[in-house]
Amino acid sequence: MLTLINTNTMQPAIAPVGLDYIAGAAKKAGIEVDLVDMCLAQDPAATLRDYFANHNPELVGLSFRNVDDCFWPSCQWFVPKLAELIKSLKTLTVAPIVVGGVGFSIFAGKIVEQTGADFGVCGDGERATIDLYGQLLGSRQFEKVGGLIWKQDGQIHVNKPLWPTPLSLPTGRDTIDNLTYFNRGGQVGLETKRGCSHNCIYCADKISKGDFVRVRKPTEVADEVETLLAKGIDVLHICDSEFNVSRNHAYAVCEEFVRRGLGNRLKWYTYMAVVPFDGQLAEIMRKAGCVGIDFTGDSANEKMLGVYRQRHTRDDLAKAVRLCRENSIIVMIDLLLGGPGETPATVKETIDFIKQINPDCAGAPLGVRVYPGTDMALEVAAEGPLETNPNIKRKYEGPVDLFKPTFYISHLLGPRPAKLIKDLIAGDKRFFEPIDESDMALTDHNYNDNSELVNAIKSGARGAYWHILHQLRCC
Ligand code: B12
Repeated sequence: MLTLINTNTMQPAIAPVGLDYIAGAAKKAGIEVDLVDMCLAQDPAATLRDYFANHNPELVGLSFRNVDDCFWPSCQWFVPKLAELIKSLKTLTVAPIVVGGVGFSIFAGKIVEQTGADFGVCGDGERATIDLYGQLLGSRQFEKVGGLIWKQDGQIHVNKPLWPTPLSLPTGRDTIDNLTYFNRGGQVGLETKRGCSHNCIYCADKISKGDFVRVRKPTEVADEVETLLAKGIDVLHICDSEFNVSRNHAYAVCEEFVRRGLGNRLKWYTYMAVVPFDGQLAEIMRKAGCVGIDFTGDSANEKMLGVYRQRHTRDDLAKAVRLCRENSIIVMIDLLLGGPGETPATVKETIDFIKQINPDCAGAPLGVRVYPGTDMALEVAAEGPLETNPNIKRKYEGPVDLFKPTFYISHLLGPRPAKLIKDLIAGDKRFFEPIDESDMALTDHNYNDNSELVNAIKSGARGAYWHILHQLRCC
């Protein structure tokens, strides 16, 4: 028996899609699978106690999606809670514990070291979980399990992740309670591919998903959509890092949706890079059911776009908004304000330009989370000692540790950068503005325990969170 546990209790509830895929693959490999979902349990601690009083699995797998909330005003760090959970699980079961997840993968070695987990998996979990399960029952050759972090002779060993390509995932979606997640979370996720070949300086997706694109067959993706539709779930979030990388695969997925008439039965949202995007892609996306795109815009200042190593220009941003408008797709531009070299002038240029090109909404968060293992971390290290770097911001004591929520906010923005940005936004309701330094109690564009969203979804709102919030504020 393999017992999978969803540890993510953030509200609104996001379906642990990864566990559905792992469970589907494990069942296909002949492993009996159970799920304990802490997010949907009334009393998670009691549920776990009851469960382990009656079950003795061979392996317990914990999904650890968010290591922190990646949000400068709150800087919540969830590793201590995971360590506590593992400690209490160790009193309930003798089964070894393996941890995985997208956020987990960024810090896999550190988390295994600091939380008492027996194993960790960096990257895709399907094959790794099946192989680990097999090795635990067999000859315990852990070096043969791709992406496994394991301890032997007091040392942590790290196996190279597996990046299976082409990617094939189970489409049954029958282990997690997707319908309840839909009703509580407003949408349910699925993937059309994994990995990203873009080089954005701050992004950790290369570590958790691989640095090249691994695609699923469009027919397999469409089969999964049909499975979800049959359960009554008709608003989806495509969870690829960027749906249009690669552009041709995105097009092929949409073609298959259109061929099956899915576009009339479902609405979906996704994240996209600003390029590649063109009229044909926009048109077929709309026909395939896409109603909203959140673009990784970052900035509208050419120098800052270069710093972030983005491939698009200001003109591409304008074109992306125009194509969405022409095809009745709701459009959000996500900015990233405060990176290396950002000045009041570059922020002003970005905000003025966004106002002018007029997306439905724009995310204007302050601060870039510095993830270890990224080029951003290397560049920050090259600026000199982190402790005295005026651009490094954190809310924890002691030496700078990128494992904990650590942000880059250009000191050139002055002592109150959030106020500066807010003043430039000047109450324009299209923007999700940063929280002013004098009013840190507010939440705004944070999906971590966001009661405004929870209540809206309870009252029937469905869709991407930025779209629901936009409707609450502007309509
Ligand atoms: C789509 C997305 C969203 C959507 C989700 C929509 C939906 N309906 O699913 C929205 C916009 C709602 C969202 C919100 C947030 N997100 Co988000 N999101 C993503 C994104 C792009 C995809 C996540 C995903 O579902 N992937 C698909 C699934 C199948 O993959 P997976 O979970 O990684 O699972 C695989 C492996 O990790 C592994 N695995 C998973 N569990 C387990 C368990 C075991 C035992 C094993 C062995 C393996 C394993 O195997 C799985 C299958 O191969 C990622 C970035 C990325 N490219 O992955 C960020 C990402 C996960 N989000 C992130 C964050 C911070 C958040 C928020 C906290 C932001 C905020 N403050 O509001 C919220 C949290 C919401 C919540 N309730 O949890 C961060 C987490 C980083 C971190 N520091 O930990 C990421 C990595 C982005 C980033 N680089 O900063 N997000």
